[in-house]
Amino acid sequence: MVDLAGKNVLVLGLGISGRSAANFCARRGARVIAADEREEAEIGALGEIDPEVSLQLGMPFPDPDIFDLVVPSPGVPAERYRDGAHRVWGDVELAFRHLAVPVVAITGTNGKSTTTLLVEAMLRAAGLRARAAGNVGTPVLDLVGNALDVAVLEVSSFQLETTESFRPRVAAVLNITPDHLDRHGNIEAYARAKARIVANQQSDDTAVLNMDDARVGAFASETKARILPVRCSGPAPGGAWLDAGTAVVTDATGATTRIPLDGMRLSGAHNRENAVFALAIATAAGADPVRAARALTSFAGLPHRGEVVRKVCGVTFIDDSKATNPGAAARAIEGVDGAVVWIAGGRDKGLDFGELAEVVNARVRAAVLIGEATETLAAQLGPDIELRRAESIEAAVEAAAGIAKAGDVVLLAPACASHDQFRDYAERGERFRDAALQWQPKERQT
Ligand code: UMA
Ligand code: ADP
Repeated sequence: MVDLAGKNVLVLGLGISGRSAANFCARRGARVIAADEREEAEIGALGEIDPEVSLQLGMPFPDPDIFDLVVPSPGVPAERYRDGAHRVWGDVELAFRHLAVPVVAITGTNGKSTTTLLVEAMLRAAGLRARAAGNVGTPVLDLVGNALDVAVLEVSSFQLETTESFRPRVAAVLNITPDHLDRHGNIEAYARAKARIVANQQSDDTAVLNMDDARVGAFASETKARILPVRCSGPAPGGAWLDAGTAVVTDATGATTRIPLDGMRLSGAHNRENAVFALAIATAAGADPVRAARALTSFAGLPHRGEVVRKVCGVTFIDDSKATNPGAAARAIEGVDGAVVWIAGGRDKGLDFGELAEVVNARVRAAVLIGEATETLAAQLGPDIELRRAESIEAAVEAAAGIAKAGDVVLLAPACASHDQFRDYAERGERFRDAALQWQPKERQT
């Protein structure tokens, strides 16, 4: 707990995180200035902000050096406040200092939201009062004061950058592949931000690490925590692993439990990995693995993550708008049955699409490219793949559906951010869904 009364606090950004941080600090007696560089008319939900908070909108951020505490939103890069700020805590750090319950924290490049919500469902199935928050979309500060046994936090590299004492009882790192390099500069800096999740852990904490991923495995030497290894390519003695479609999980006493995954609702190899992780995390957080596993048969996943929108004339339309980097798009393509007509593109985050070429050549019948990354993608995917270009997501659906044959999948898995043409990945997914639902096979058109 920290005494905010009378402190001068600067909140940077008035999105989901900034609004909750401004209100949280003001209601604890701080003098809060909340700044956002967008004009008032462009910022939503300002009415939610406590009247005690002073707003500074549509102008450059104030100098941070006159404030006791700066609370940056995850989307505000460090160079905007680092020089001059006395103390910087993001909302995750602020919440951690006020939460009275054990924290389970999950990071990684891909699979964070799915795994976080699956862990929440598993802990509840095992009888614990658990609530998920963080990058998944609910501000972490919303959990402070809740009657809970455990808080389950999805934390991004942006949020980890602004932690100081953050020390989860159980921390999990799912994978690290290139993403957000426009912000972090290079993969090493991105991995360093992620490593903060285990940095403050002590010997009675647990770090659940993907030992199939060398960048994640290297975190084992950066923490004092007990390491719980996870592998899906072979056994991980003392940890959790996948053995021919069955998850094997080791609990704190060293006993192993086998959990068949054939009844789970999520599909694709990447979701089996997420399930193994979720079982390992829930067990490390104190759940009985057999009770926790009951959530696998009810958890249906999240919108825009491999969501089947429609099946018509033998063609399946799948929305994986949240596949916003090459690694996720590769797993999304691998995760569906049938040849893929792939809709990709959007805002380029400085990532290398070349690594997609192999899976694309093996599984993709044709690619329909949209948005700013079109020419970069076209150049990096190589000459062997049939390419089309489309001006809008609606035109892309039309073109893709025209190419698809019975048994094919029209898959939106863009490998790019959405912000060139859409508000966010959710809007991109909704527009894909609407276009897919409206598409009419040629023979039925009049
Ligand atoms: N702003 C400025 N100046 C800047 C940057 C931003 O004024 O230089 C202002 C914008 O005008 C805007 C506000 O800051 O009004 C937006 O702040 P934000 O981008 O941090 O957005 P929030 O709404 O607070 O959402 C954040 C996370 N956003 C980002 O990390 C970019 C959300 O993750 C998260 O769900 C939410 O907090 C709650 O924790 C989104 C995301 O894209 C979904 N995350 C990345 C990902 O998943 O890959 C990491
Ligand atoms: P995040 O919150 O990290 O973005 P999500 O659970 O929202 O992760 O999944 C986003 C997309 O990433 C999915 O739709 C899928 O395409 C891909 N994905 C999910 N899990 C994994 C994984 N374990 N490894 C690689 N890609 C994954």
